[in-house]
Amino acid sequence: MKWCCLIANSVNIHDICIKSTKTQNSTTQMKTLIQFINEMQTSNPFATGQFTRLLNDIGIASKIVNREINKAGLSHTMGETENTNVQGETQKKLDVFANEQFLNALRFGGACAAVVSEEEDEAIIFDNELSNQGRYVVAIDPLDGSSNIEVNVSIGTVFAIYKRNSEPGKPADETDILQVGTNLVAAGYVIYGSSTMMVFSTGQGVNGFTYDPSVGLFLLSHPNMTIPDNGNIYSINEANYIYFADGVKEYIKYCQEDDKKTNRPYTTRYIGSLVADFHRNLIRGGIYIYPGTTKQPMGKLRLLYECIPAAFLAEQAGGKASDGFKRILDIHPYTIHQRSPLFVGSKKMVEKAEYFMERLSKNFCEFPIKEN
Ligand code: AHM
Ligand code: MG
Repeated sequence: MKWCCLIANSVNIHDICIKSTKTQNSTTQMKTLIQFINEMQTSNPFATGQFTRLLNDIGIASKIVNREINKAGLSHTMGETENTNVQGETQKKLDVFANEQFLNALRFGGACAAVVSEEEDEAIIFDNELSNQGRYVVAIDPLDGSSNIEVNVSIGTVFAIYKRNSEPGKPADETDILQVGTNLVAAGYVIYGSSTMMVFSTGQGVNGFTYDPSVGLFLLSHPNMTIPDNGNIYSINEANYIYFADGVKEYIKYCQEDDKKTNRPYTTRYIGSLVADFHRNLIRGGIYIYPGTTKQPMGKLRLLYECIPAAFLAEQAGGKASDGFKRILDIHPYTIHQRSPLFVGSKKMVEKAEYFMERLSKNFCEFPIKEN
C-alpha cells in the first residue's frame, strides 16, 4: 500500500471507537492512539494540532516498518548494506528502510523542522516552506537493536521530541537540535515484539498502545504504566566484565549475592535490544545498564536518541536514569551522536548501582569526554 493511502486510511479509521477486544464475558472499548492524542490536544487551549500530527506521523511510519519487519524473512529486506553509519556500524537493509520511512513521515508532516537520526551523519534540517513552520525537532533511532533482526528477536524504534527554540518560519538551527533532556516535550518507543506496541509519554505519565494488525490501529492497552520501585532483574552485557569500572563489578556481585531479605540473587535478562530490555524491566521491575568501559569510557548508547528518551520514560513511570553519577536528563549534549553510560530502571536499583559507582569509580570517567 502506498504511503499516502495509509495516511488517508488512518485519518478515517482512527476516528472510529473500536470495540476490538472480545473476551468470553466482556467487550472492552479501547481508545485508539489518535483518540488519545486528540483528547490531549483538546485539553490544551494553546494547541495548534502540530504535535498531534507529529505523533500520528510517527505512528504511521512505525506501522510501515512493522509490516516490513514481520515479513523480513520472506522478503529481501534482511541482511546488510555496503554502507556504514557515522558510528562505524554496518547498516542493515532494515535500518536504512526504517530511517527512510520515519524521515519521509516527518519531512512531509509539517510539524517537524529537523531530525537527528542514528543513521544520518548530520542533523537533517527540512528546509522547505511547510517544515519551516514546524514547531518540533525529533531525535530518533529508527531501528534499535538491529543486530537482532536475523534471529527474530524484538527490536524497536526510539524517539525524543523537543519544541524548537528558534522561531518557526525559518529553518531550524543548532540550538533546536542540541537541547538538554529536561526540555523534552515527549519521548517514546515502538517495540516490534511478540506484539507491536507504542509506549510514550508527554510528561504526564506513560501510556502503552498495542497494535491490532486486523484493524491497523494502536489501541490503549497499558494506561498509566508505572515501574516497580524495586525489582530482581539486572540487564547488562556481562561479557564486557573485565572492562567495567569497579563500581559496576561490585554492583553485579551485589546482584548475585544470596540474601533472602532482599530477594537476591537477582536474575539476569539481557536481550541486547535496549527497547526490549527496557520494556520488560518497565513492566516487571529491573535495571538496565550499559556502562562506560575502559575501551569505551562513554559506553555505547547515544544520548540524544537512546539514553534521553529511555530516561524520560523511566522518570515518568516513577523510575530513575543516570550515567552512574548524574541524571541523564541534566546532561547537555554537545554533539548529535554523543554517547553516555546508562543506568536506567527501578528507582531503588539505580540508586544502589549509583552507590557503588560513587564509592568505587568516581574518577572512572571524567565528563565531558569529547569522543564520537
Ligand atoms: P544499535 O543502535 O546499533 O542497535 O545499538 C544499540 C544496542 C542496544 O539496543 C542494545 O542494548 C545494545 O546496543 C547492545 O549492545 P551489546 O551488543 O554491546 O551488548
Ligand atoms: Mg540504537
